[in-house]
Amino acid sequence: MDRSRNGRSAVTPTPAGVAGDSLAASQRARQRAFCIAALPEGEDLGELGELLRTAGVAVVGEMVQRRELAHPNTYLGPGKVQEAKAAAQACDANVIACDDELSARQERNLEEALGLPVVDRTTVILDIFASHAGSAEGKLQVELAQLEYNLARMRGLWSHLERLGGGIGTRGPGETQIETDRRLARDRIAALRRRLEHVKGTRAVQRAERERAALPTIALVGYTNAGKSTLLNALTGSEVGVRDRLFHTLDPTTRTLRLNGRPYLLTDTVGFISKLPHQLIDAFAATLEETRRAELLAHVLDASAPEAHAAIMKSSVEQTLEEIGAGERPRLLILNKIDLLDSEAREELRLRHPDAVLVSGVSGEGLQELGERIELELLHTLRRVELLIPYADGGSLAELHELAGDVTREDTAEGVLVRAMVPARLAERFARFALQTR
Ligand SMILES: Nc1nc2c(ncn2[C@@H]2O[C@H](COP(=O)(O)OP(=O)(O)OP(=O)(O)O)[C@@H](O)[C@H]2O)c(=O)[nH]1
Ligand SMILES: [Mg+2]
Repeated sequence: MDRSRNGRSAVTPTPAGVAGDSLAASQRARQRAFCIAALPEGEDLGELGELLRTAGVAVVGEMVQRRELAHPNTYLGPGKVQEAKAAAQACDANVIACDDELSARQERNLEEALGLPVVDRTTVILDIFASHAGSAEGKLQVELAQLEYNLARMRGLWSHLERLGGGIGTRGPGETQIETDRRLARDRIAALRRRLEHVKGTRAVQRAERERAALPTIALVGYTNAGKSTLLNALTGSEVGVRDRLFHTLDPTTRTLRLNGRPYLLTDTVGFISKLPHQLIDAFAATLEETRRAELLAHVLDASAPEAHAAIMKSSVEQTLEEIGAGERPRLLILNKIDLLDSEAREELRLRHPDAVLVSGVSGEGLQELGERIELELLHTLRRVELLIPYADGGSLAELHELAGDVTREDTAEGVLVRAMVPARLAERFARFALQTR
């Protein structure tokens, strides 16, 4: 059994079995999930499949019951549970994956009725976060979220693990949790919180450094896999990791973006998803702080997604932004991946979202316009200054060039007369050179 804490699971990491892949491949995968969902008319199960694929689990079958509300005891109605049992057996599934967060009671009842371990959407997402977390802070945050989730549900994680035989739902809380009781779990949670406080201190220092630079900041936000990291790379010439999988980026990365020679800070953040477990929102509060502080939120949307799905993605992002207290920040909508659309589809998008910018992070289309829009949206953070800098003070002049990009200068007897637009928060730094208004 693979119980390595944050290592990848031993499951064959192929997208096997996800819609249309070969049966042979899905049989090779150690974990074969049968997906169940209680969904209102019109919604589909596509995303749970994507999540499982990202977690390295094959999907061998699915069953959707059309209902507005899940059954309080068994999630699906009792008759449907029996049907699901037969169907899961028929396709030789060894785990049941559920599209919603289950209550402890629903989970227990379902496991009993189906005779298979049951993982819910939250567990799958936490599991993906656990395997993608790279930084010390990210790992602590995910472990904390997993422990709290399991503790709140009084889940006997260990018995769960025995039956599951490694793989999904096994990473995170780690060895200690397996033979421990709830008191020990609480101690561990307290210790994790203390360590996180410490790590956050370091982040605060880094942030203070950036704030001294006082450059206007743009945060790229959006649904996971929308292309945020791709855009960061395309705009800043960086090489941040890009993958066609969910939640590839967990740690925020900030790079300098130059537009007309003027520097801005561009931050790539963790992607959102619909029904994002609130434990994760809490755990990632510090990370999301970057989003709350940005002068502009660049909301990246995958414009190549089917309209219904795009609408769900867009509203989940907006809802999450509200939840983290960033709902009021100025927004710029970016419709990405337009290289995948024909001209008719683009025209339709333009009509539907007249304020949005259409771009492709891959082909580079629209990036010029995006840069111009960002400049325009952030114009209000700049202030016009007129300064007289003595010839002896070459340092200040150089700094001004660096920060303001476009600077007009005129040599006079007393020094250099400079006119520039600088970030408002920096204007004080040059106040001593300000020309008296006559
Ligand atoms: N065709 C096309 N593919 C794109 C474009 N932008 C990104 N992609 C692809 O979409 C996938 C996801 O891109 P990322 O940049 O990793 O997306 P992300 O929003 O950072 O995702 P997370 O970090 O997981 O939240 C990758 O396979 C990219 O190559 C685009 O403009 N056109
Ligand atoms: Mg990313």
